[in-house]
Amino acid sequence: MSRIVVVSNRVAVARDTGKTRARAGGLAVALEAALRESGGLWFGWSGETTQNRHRAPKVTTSGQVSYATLDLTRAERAEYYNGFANQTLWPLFHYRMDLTAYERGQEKGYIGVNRFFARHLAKLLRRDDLVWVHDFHLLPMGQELRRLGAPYPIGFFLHTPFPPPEILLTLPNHEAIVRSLFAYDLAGFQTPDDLRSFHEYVTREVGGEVRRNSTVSAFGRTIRAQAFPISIDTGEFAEMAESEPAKREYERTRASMRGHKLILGVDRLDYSKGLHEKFLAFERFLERRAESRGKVVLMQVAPPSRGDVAQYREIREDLEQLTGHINGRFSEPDWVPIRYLNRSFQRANLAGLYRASRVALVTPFRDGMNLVAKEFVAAQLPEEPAVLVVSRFAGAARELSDALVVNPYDTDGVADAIHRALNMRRKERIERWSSMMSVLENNDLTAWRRGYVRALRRTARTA
Ligand code: ADQ
Repeated sequence: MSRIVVVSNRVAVARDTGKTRARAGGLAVALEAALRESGGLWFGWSGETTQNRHRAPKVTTSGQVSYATLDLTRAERAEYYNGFANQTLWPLFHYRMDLTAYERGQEKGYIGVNRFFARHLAKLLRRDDLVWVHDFHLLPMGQELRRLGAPYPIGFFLHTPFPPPEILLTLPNHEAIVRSLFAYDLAGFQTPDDLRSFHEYVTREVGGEVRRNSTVSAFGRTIRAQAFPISIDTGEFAEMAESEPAKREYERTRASMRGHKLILGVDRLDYSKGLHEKFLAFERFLERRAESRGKVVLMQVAPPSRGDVAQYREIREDLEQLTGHINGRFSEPDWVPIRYLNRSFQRANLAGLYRASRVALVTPFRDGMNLVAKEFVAAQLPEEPAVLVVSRFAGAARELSDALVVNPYDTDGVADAIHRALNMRRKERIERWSSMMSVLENNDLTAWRRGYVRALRRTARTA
């Protein structure tokens, strides 16, 4: 059976422990479990910078999995990571044209880093490997590998949304971005909506053709394109909620609440997550439901990310101010409405927090999937589950349609949903939770990975 080679911007190397692991984002968490099961190679950026322009990958091995990482120069990090990936593609793919900056030089740097990675990766590949490239940092990777003569099946999975053509067209090099997807054998998206946006671009903008058997033709190539909604290790997460660290976190949090109901938010500090508007909705709820004052607490866990990018520093300041404003306005000597934590947690502790809450507020403006929503459901106590309030613009809302699905732009609507969630009877909570849980049991991380890899292998056979 062929080896799987995962290529992603960051590599969560097995020897990482403690804080490094706790900080791992959704992508790392998902891939780590996938590779542990099948064995293979994980290749990407080390996260480090160096002055040395002559670099070779650092390779470590743990069990059946090897990890190969490369350092970047400061200029490469600035252009590729902080530049084109995080200031152009990330905001654009999250429908934020207002925040999208485009610099031709950064785009060149982005392609240069992809080329540099491809050159080193190609030397580590074996003939029967299956290569699986992840996310918006590495869109041109397939093309670069092909240029070096790569014969293997290469798949790509996009963890973010794929925007509709009207938005993508604002990018000067939009065609090059879409063309780069055609170097792969399989292009995977999070949801059918993202896939539809891709189809629309291909048919409307470049005269391509979409067929019923999931293939798409354009630029003289035919590839498969499908939606593969990413998931979590549902069983493992449910077990983790029963672990000792989870129980301790649960007890500590419950004791600190002194009978108040906990509304929980857990999001990377990112403008796509709609945090400012979430806080405004909570403020509106407190304004309109005076009887709830002194009885509920919003705990928002928001570890900072991408601190080198100005917009991320601004959102941090903005939220600190807004928290101060709301707390200043409503606090009593014995009650503070918002607890705002700029830190990350170990996953088991997070599971304890999920279980200690009565409501989760997951209200991004756009999110490829949102694994927090899924983890929250998986961590619940079956006989006393909490209520998930989720934005209709998170990919997860499609599968978790038994949550209270809200429009994050509608402050009053979210405030109403908070009220409804806090007052929902146990019977309804259990019904909604059971149906969401069975969705997550059917489509867990293993099902996602197998579905993707099976589709990629199939392209190898039909090529
Ligand atoms: P993210 O934008 O990082 O992921 P998300 O899917 O919610 O968003 O994943 C976050 C992960 O980080 C979760 O597993 C969560 O447990 C963890 N996490 C969050 N806060 C934490 C904290 N304080 N401490 C420790 N861990 C924390 C991107 C896309 C998403 C997509 C995923 C996977 O933006 O849309 O769902 O990749 O494809």
